[in-house]
Amino acid sequence: MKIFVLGGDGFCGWPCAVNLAEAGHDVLIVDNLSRRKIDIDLGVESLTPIATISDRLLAWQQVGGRPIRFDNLDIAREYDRLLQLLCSERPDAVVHFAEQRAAPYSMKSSATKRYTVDNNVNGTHNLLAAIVESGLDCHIVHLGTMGVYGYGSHRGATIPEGYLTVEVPQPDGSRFTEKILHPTDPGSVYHMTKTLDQLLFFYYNKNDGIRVTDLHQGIVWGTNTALTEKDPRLTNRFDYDGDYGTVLNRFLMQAAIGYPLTVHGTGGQTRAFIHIRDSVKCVQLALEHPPSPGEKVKIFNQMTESHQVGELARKVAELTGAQVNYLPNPRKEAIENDLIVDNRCFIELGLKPTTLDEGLLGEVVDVARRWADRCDRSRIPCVSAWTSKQAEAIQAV
Ligand code: NAD
Ligand code: USQ
Repeated sequence: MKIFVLGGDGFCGWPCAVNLAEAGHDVLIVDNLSRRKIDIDLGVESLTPIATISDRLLAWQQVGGRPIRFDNLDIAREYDRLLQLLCSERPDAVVHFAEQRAAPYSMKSSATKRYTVDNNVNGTHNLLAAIVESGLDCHIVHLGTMGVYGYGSHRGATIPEGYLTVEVPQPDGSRFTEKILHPTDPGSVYHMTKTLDQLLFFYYNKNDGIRVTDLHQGIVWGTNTALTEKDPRLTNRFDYDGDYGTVLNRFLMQAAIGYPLTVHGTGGQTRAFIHIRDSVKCVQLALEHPPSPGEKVKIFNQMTESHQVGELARKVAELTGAQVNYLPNPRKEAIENDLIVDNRCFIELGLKPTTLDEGLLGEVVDVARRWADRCDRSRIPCVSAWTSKQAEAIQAV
């Protein structure tokens, strides 16, 4: 297949692009390198040293990989170039990772809120409109988030794969059942953009028959895959700072440098997790099992385990001897929540999950400890507050 990987220079996109090339596909990465620019603006760097995109692509060829091409293009702002590229290359599938993905960054200021909405919603909409205008029958695989369902109480109910069957009462007292998109309950401006994406897919699928698979992914942990370990220039990024670092990778890095683990609040928040190796495999499985013509948007819950944040901190502390620090929460989120997730679609397609118990120690030793001296401790605290109330609480510490 010819596959565009939008956002293929990022944390999830880069290992996915090399995996698809290894599987024999013709891969074109489209990325405007905005993530690298945000690092410069924030004054932080990936814990792992990452090569430039041109060095990455050269290294990939030098280790014998099938060549991957690259186009520096902003999908949210360069509609005409995107359309032209689709028309000239005629991809069979587009994997869409190209969004601003950090919740804390999206909540930093009005400027970052507006940027996140403009970038993410326009990017997704431009892609859909361009596919319609090009006339291509091209499968979109989008990276969405588990966060679209929200992290309030689900009263013990299992979160289905996208659609909920509801009973609707009629005026005459009878009832009918209907399958609807699961109601959304975003917890940040970033997560809100993913709920808007979901509606865009629903509409373009209904109106234009665009074939879409929306992957509701949990928090990705880990760093490398077997392919990105083949050469130091292929190494994947590892974000640890207060804006872009995600919770488990932050705990692993903090343990490696002897920094008390930064649990927000009581640590009762339950979240879904998936290793980067499994994330890459899921995207490949989704591409290999596209929706049929006329089929509604396929939605998969791309996660393998759920854990409470406090429980994760205790696990990492047991493994490494780290201390745990309970901090005022910069986010406006439930202190505690339940999270039972149906992830049968990928398991039935053959996914064999990498468990936390197998992978944690290796990640601490091979990555976090190895690059510990590149860490800037001043960038660890989470300083983006959801409201002025949370800002006061974190400033009081
Ligand atoms: P990332 O920031 O590392 O990668 C995103 C890439 O997209 C970057 O290389 C960036 O330069 C590019 N990009 C952003 N806007 C663009 C635009 N307008 N035009 C072209 N390129 C653009 O993020 P990631 O962690 O790789 O996440 C990728 C996708 O997966 C995101 O959509 C994110 O919401 C989703 N996701 C990530 C996680 C996670 O834990 N990292 C979990 C669930 C879902
Ligand atoms: N948390 C801590 N301590 C920290 C960092 C975070 O306790 O040092 C807590 C947060 O308060 C939150 C939870 O850990 O309750 C998760 O935070 P996170 O930053 O790991 O994850 P999140 O903001 O939800 O975003 C990440 C990715 C995003 C993706 C999402 C999947 O950045 O792109 O969509 O995970 S999900 O969480 O399933 O919605």
